[in-house]
Amino acid sequence: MLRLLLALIAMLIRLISPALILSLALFLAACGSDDPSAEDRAQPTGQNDVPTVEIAVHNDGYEPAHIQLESGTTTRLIFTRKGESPCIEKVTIPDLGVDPVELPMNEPVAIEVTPESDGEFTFTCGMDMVGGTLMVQS
Ligand SMILES: [Cu+2]
Repeated sequence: MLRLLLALIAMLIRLISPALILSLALFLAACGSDDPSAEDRAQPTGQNDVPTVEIAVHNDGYEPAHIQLESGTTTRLIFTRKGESPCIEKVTIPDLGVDPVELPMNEPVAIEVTPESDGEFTFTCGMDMVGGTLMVQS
């Protein structure tokens, strides 16, 4: 009787463990969002004109928050404020020398940047509470 029970438990564990491992892996992958994989990074569009990235500014952050840029290339970042929170009424890119810029509600505001070197540059709200990353590669 005990052997039967043990065999049953062993079978159950064998059935459950692949699902358990899979969900654990998915959970860990979701937690690693501080280092966004290539698919999570937005890239500029617009071949003939200036490369452009549109960024929606929500109360809790920027969308997209991770943008991949090419060094030495001028890119137009268009910020459109969608949230009422005063926290997000300005945006600044201190690493690239961009002083705080006012963002009126629902009005696209273009900021052009030309990062000269590779690296990660942050853009934030005026109070440095919400932010995103420009990942610059050559
Ligand atoms: Cu803020």
